[in-house]
Amino acid sequence: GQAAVHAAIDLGASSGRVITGRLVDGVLRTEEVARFANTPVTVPVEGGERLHWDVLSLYAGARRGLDRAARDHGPLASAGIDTWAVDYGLLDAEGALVGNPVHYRDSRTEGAAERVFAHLDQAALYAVNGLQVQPFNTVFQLAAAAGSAQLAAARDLLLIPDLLGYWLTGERCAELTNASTTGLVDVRGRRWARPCLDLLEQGFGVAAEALLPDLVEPGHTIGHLRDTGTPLVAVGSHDTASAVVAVPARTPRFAYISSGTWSLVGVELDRPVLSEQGRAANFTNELGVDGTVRYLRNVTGLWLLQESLRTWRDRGREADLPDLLARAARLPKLSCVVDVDDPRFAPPGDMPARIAGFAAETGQRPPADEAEVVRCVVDSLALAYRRAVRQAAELSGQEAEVLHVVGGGSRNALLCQLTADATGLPVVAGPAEGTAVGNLLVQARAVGAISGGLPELRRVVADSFTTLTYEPEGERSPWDRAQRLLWPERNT
Ligand code: LFR
Repeated sequence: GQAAVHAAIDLGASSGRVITGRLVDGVLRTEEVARFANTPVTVPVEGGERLHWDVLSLYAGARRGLDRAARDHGPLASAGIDTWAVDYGLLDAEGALVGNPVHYRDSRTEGAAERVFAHLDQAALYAVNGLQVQPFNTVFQLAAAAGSAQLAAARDLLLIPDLLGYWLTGERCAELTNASTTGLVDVRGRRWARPCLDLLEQGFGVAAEALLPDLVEPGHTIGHLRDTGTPLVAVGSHDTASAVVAVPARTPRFAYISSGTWSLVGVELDRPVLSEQGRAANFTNELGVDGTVRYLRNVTGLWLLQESLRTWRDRGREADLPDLLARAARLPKLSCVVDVDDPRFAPPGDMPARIAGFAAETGQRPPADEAEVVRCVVDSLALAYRRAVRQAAELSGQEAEVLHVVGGGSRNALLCQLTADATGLPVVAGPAEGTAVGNLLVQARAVGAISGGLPELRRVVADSFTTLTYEPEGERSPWDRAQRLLWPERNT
């Protein structure tokens, strides 16, 4: 008979897509049925401006994609949603959206982390939530929003995938993998963390406990789509959680890079590592599917290229990424490197100018044209990956023998080769649609179309998608030198 059809709604920082999947003889066949832009919008507010997600257009795009999937393939056996983390929508007493969700790159969180640490010491917070400090963690966003009229009107807080799920089914919940990025989850107990809720209530007057819905683990059925009755399954609704499910590893000794707007670099563990060294290196313990922990570092990823391209195009210059990468590949390696995690690169804006500024401050010749900027970015990313992969092994005690790259960045051959060269590890690239694949497999398992744990799901990925392997080439010493230039005090 016909294999059941599952639909993944997968929203990234620059686009959303709906991808269907069918399991046929242990092979997952996927098809992209819809793709739509995700274009953040800046609007004025009192005393400044605010960067928002256009969440209604994302919902509309997802809806259209589901309709399209059902028209093309007949009734869907299940659906699941994953998106970026940390951001949320607020609902009022009638269940109506209060204001438009704020983008994590908005500047309202400036200084918020410091205000939170004045109430609960940074190390004490890490001991509970195991989370890296990023200015945009939900706990800091809520501290920044404290006292606002919108927060006062709010009765529920839903993370973006849970918000879309509510609109599709009428049911409210908080999926755990994504909830773990809020800073409000007890990383060992996998439940909302009392000290963090108290911190928001007592320090900032934010009624966090009343706002947060019940937690559910991936695999839970959230509800049924209002029109068709299709079950909506909680997947790893944090895109990175879904991406790591789709790592086609054949050995437990692997490291990964989930490579998109961000590059999430780390290892998978069965329990958190809450060491002081890990905290100091800003390593995070995010909760994964099947009780796992993603021990990783956020490295600023293809964002640098995306924003550079946007800058050039806004100025009317032609900027074709494949062409620029081909030119960059012919340039000498490591002639200019930047610390991609420098905070100056986080907000939207003129990346080539910021890169030039960083180069000048560190006594390097700034890139002279577009191809040189692209070369600088890919070299710098590979260098940051090298450092993060080594730190992950050192801090977790789990050495990797292979580095898997999943996500859109796995298509960037120059970056993959440089990553192999820099890390000294073979890089296995693919699948590029890792987040959607992980999303689909967790749904399929929840509705009984497949069984097994993560090794079995990963076997399906390995059997379903071709990957490319890049072997390390060249000397390691230029990478050592570049690393010492950027991070002289720390030599891992
Ligand atoms: C990747 C990601 C990262 C998270 C960042 C912000 O898309 O989800 O894991 O740190 O976006 O939410």
